[in-house]
Amino acid sequence: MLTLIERGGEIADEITELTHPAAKGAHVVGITGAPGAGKSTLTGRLIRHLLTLGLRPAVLAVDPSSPLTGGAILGDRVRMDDVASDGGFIRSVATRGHAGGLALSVPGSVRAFDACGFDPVLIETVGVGQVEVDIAGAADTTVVVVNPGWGDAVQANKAGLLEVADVFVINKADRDGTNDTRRDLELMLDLSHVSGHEDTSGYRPPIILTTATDGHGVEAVWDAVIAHRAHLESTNGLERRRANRFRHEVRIRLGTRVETSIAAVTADLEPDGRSPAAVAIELATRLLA
Ligand SMILES: Nc1nc2c(ncn2[C@@H]2O[C@H](COP(=O)(O)OP(=O)(O)OP(=O)(O)O)[C@@H](O)[C@H]2O)c(=O)[nH]1
Ligand SMILES: [Mg+2]
Repeated sequence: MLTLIERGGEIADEITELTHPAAKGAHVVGITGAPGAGKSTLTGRLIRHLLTLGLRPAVLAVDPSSPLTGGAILGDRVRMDDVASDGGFIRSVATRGHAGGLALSVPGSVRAFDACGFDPVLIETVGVGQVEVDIAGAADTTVVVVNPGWGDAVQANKAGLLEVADVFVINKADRDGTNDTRRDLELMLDLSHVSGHEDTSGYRPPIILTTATDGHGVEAVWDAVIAHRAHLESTNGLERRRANRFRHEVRIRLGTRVETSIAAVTADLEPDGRSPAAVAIELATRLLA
């Protein structure tokens, strides 16, 4: 099912029409951050924690740098087979070649996971491009992973990650500079509060320290995700986010269709003495009719 959804087209659309009677809207958690921040290691730890809680987690790893190799994903820390035998599921999607299609295949895949009874759904993306930040930021809860060291928080801010963060994780807390990074983040959160960027309902993203390699702090990350979820539920935030997500996806689908129509009506266009603006207005009128 996931393969067909990733391929796109009509079949993908039909598949994502599927819903399961038991589907109740899985909690979607985006995990994003700079390349090498430890997202996959953290995700692997989270899956194990979720499995011990008796949940059925699914992971969609939008992973340009470390695609599926020999049945092992997330380094060799988490083997697909182990996770599957415990009721979880991991899917790796390469971004190469179809970065644009991701904007549609990711929500489609989330619906498929939901229909199959997985909850929560974790989405790992590298927070570098706008598409990737959009994908992670469209989750119910977005976890932004940064590392200790001078300027890492500032870089995350520049990449647009601060705005989408519901939970901050400073991973590699075994290294020097953890407190500097924490201070930088607190400062930026204070400033965003001053400039009115902060969530109007008074939520302030917590900052969790982790060492993903040995699992330290991982439970606290999940607790923070749950706390954020509870906040959303008490403020209608969940409906708001899902409505935004719905509008965003409709917009992208509409855009794709309009682009196809534009390509069709302009394919054989020849100059006829009128200005490009005049021709565009005429075609727009015809397209929208
Ligand atoms: N010292 C230390 N190293 C870590 C920690 N977490 C992850 N690493 C190491 O950092 C490297 C990158 O980890 P990944 O989990 O692959 O990072 P990622 O963010 O998924 O990387 P990309 O998907 O390539 O962007 C690996 O060598 C990890 O072993 C940590 O808490 N402490
Ligand atoms: Mg990774």
